[in-house]
This record gives sequence, structure tokens and C-alpha cells, in this order.
Amino acid sequence: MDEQYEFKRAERLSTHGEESDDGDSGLAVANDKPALKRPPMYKVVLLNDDYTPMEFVVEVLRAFFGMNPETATRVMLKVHTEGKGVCGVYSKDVAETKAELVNSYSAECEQPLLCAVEEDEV
Ligand code: TYC
Repeated sequence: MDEQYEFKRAERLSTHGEESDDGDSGLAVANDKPALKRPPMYKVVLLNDDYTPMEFVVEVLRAFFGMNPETATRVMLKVHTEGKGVCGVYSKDVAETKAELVNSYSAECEQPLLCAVEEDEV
């Protein structure tokens, strides 16, 4: 590699605190941890409405989110009384797919039940 280029690279990297010059060879070496962040996670949130039967909501929570009857009933009642509730937290793709599957299943069954996706706080 061209010497002038290598010097500029070492200078640029050390300015950003990612790597520094190793002192004698002129090569840039890693010293800090790389600035990696976990990808954000997303909540699938179930919304209340005045029309969808409670039993239908419980069925959906069991079928699409693997909840047992007790958990599904508890989540359904939370949504019914508080307006919304979390069905699960997933990667972006999975959360969007689950919400879409629930919404299209509900529409197919002529129910207004809706899920939305919200970024989870870190
Ligand atoms: N509020 C509905 C009713 O009284 C029940 C319901 C619960 C609907 C949760 C949607 O996400 C929901 N039949």
C-alpha cells in the first residue's frame, strides 16, 4: 500500500478512536471495541375495539402468538380495559409479518381487530 495513503488512514482512524498507530510499523491497529449496536426490537401491539368478540381475540392470541388460554385471556382483558397491549417483541421482519397476518386474518373473518407495530424502547 502507498505510504502516504497509509499515514492518512492511521490518522483518520485514530481521530475517530477506533484504531491507533502501533508506534513503529506505521500500521493502524484496532484497540477499542468496534461501535456495534444491537438492531432495535419491535412490539406487536393489539388494539381494542368495541365489536370483536372476546373469544375471537383469545383464539388469535393463542394461534398467532403461541399463548396458553390463561395468558391469552389476561392479555385480551388488558387490551379490553386499557385500550392496547403487547402480544410479543420480535425483530422488525417478524413483528411486521405477525401484525400483517393477524390483520388479514381478522379482515377475512370480518372482524375489526387490529395489531400495530411499535419500536421497543432499548
Ligand atoms: N372490547 C371487545 C369487546 O368488548 C373485546 C376486545 C378485546 C376487542 C381486545 C379487541 O384487542 C381486543 N367485545
